[in-house]
Amino acid sequence: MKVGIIGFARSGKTTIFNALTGAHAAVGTFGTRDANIAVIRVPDERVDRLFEIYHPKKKSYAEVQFVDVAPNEAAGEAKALDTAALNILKNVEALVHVVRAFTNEDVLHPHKTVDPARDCRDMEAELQLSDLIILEKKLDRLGKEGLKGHEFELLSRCRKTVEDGRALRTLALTPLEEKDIAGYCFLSRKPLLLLANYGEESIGKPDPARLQEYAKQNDETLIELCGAMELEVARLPEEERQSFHEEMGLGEDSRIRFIHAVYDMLGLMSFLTVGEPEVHAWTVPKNTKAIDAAGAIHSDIQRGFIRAEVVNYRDFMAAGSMAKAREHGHVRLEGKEYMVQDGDIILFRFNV
Ligand SMILES: Nc1nc2c(ncn2[C@@H]2O[C@H](COP(=O)(O)OP(=O)(O)OP(=O)(O)O)[C@@H](O)[C@H]2O)c(=O)[nH]1
Ligand SMILES: [Mg+2]
Repeated sequence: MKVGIIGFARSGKTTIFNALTGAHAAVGTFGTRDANIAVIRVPDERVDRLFEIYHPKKKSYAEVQFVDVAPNEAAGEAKALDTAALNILKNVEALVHVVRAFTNEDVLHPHKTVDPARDCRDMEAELQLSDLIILEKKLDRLGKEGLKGHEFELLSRCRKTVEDGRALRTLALTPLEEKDIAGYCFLSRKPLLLLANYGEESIGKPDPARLQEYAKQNDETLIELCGAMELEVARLPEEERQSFHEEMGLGEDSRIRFIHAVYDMLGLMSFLTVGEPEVHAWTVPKNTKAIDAAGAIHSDIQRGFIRAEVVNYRDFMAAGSMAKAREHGHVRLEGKEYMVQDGDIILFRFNV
């Protein structure tokens, strides 16, 4: 899974990227002219607890790849995204828009003033414009060739949406239509998370920026972080992080908060497998059937699926062991059609 980090110049993209991934990409004027890429292991205390119980050889967390797009040079700083960025973003499954909400006179905002809601609208306009250009080209070609069938109608509806200033993600499509437009990789169709980057001075203060109002009106998820502070926290040894968070009134580890928001936005969840060799968290979309969860591990397990033995992590921990969970009747036998739940510990029985 790939997530793109976007935002206007100096909004703190690379700072946030470093804080969340533990990477050491250069920030500020020393920032590179290339995109930064890092993979993070999704923090999951269930994996850690199960590891302590099973003592396997290995533990594997779910993984997400983040791409921090390079600063836009070609288009000047008035715009956030240049052609190189647009091309990278075609291949990501979701977008995180880092919105500048910190005040710092040494760091110039490309539009001079700090106005998070404006930046959100401007970013949205850029995403929609890039879709509109693709749509017009394609519709023009189809029109010239006299191909005014289903595809023409569908793309026309898409064009109408962006012409009206709405993101394609607001357009209700059937699963089939969804498939038909997938190849175009429309950016305004991708799930978008707003990440407000506040300064240290704003922690715990009410949002002065009308950003919450904007997010609500546009039905977008907003999370608030202080990038500079998060980066400091990320550089601390693990055991000091939690107490620092508490002291600063930052609440739950924001890395975890962030990852959960990304998971929610993408409609993802995790199930677990346990055993001698490995405790492993696997990422699947919500509403995944057991047979497809099996396929997420290996196609053989899917092909030879017999049944799944399932116990939810909560019940397992409450019982204390697999044997106890069995005794209490918490381990269920499920078939192919079973809808996997977040935190299910699953043992697949299969035969190939
Ligand atoms: N005070 C304050 N400064 C910040 C914060 N986040 C980032 N900065 C500063 O803003 C400048 C730009 O940060 P970057 O993380 O490089 O921003 P960017 O969006 O990656 O910038 P470009 O890649 O050049 O577009 C740096 O000097 C950071 O130290 C913050 O939360 N508070
Ligand atoms: Mg940067």
